[in-house]
Amino acid sequence: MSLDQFSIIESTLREGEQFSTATFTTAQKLEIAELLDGFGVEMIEMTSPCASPQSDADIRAIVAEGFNARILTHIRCARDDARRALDTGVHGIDMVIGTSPQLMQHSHGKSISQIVDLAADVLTYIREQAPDIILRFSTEDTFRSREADLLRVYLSVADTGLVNRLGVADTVGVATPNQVYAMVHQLVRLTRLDIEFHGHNDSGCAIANACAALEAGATHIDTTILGIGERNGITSLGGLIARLYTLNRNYVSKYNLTLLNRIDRRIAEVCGLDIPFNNYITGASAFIHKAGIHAKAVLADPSTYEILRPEDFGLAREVAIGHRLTGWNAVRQRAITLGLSLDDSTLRAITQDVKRRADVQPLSLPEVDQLLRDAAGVQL
Ligand code: HCA
Ligand code: CU
Repeated sequence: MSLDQFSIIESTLREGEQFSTATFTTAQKLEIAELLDGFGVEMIEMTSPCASPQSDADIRAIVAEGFNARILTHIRCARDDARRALDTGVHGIDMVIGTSPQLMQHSHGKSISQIVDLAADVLTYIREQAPDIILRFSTEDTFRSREADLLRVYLSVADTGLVNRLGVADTVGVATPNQVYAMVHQLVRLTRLDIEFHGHNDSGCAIANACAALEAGATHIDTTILGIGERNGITSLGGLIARLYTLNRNYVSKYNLTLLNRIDRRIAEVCGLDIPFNNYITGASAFIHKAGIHAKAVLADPSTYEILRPEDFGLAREVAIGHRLTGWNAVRQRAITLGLSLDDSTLRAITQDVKRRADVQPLSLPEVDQLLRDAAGVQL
């Protein structure tokens, strides 16, 4: 298991830039990289220098910052792309080429033999130029590729002894956790190289698939902030953290978890999005408890209905009170918070009053507070 020592390859500045509303300025890239570095991600992946002149300049600007995180760029399997990537001074190069029948036919038109030869050629070229650079080779659309083709490509690349990591990419979000587990497990067993997983979320499995990859021995997981990326994106940084935290808090204690909220908010702002209400950890309702039965138990011991402790993320839980599902424990707790001393029968009567009123329309917290103060004879 590599859950104890996995690394995050944070790709908001590469995959994330492929999201429909993401166009980062240089200043925004610097700000995002700084936040991610502060959070503690091990690697930051950036758009290829071949994408545009600004993309090239931005890689250089981020490398010059001297962050703890290693800076990677992402290129096609081509000598010219490699030359331009090397020229930026990045710490690592992530190279990718499609191996599924769909991509072989419509993306680059090469056969498996040609892919094997080309990969060896470009990887050799990179190693000659930069013996110490972190080098990764990945097959695009791994899970729609033929298994025999994949193994031929991966094993020939592994045999060159030139790469640090192999990448597995669920480019179209089609894989299930079992399939990811089997693929990663096989590559770990056959190559003994580090394995990276990159998973899209088209069918809602991106986080589960990343977790399955780690359970199978993967060492690196690609994420983006809020999961942004091509179409509906990939494994989200916060989602991966939530998933691993709930397995064992120690798996993610190396990260500065209290920064997550700021990071999610900033990306939402930059991309003109709202944070989804059901977002992991930072969604508006992630720590709101409503039904009376839940409120009672959470007030007694938060672990009854919380697997994530909001305070570990610099956030606070909330118990909603002014609705028809409310219970008197929540009402009593609110009275205590307000410093009001009310006996139990009064509190129960107020609870019934709240329910009656909320049947017509939910009450705001100030309205609940007013009922409590009136009952206690307190004037503001
Ligand atoms: C894409 C490429 C990629 C690459 C992943 C990787 C994918 O289609 O835009 O390099 O591991 O999803 O296959 O993002
Ligand atoms: Cu992708």
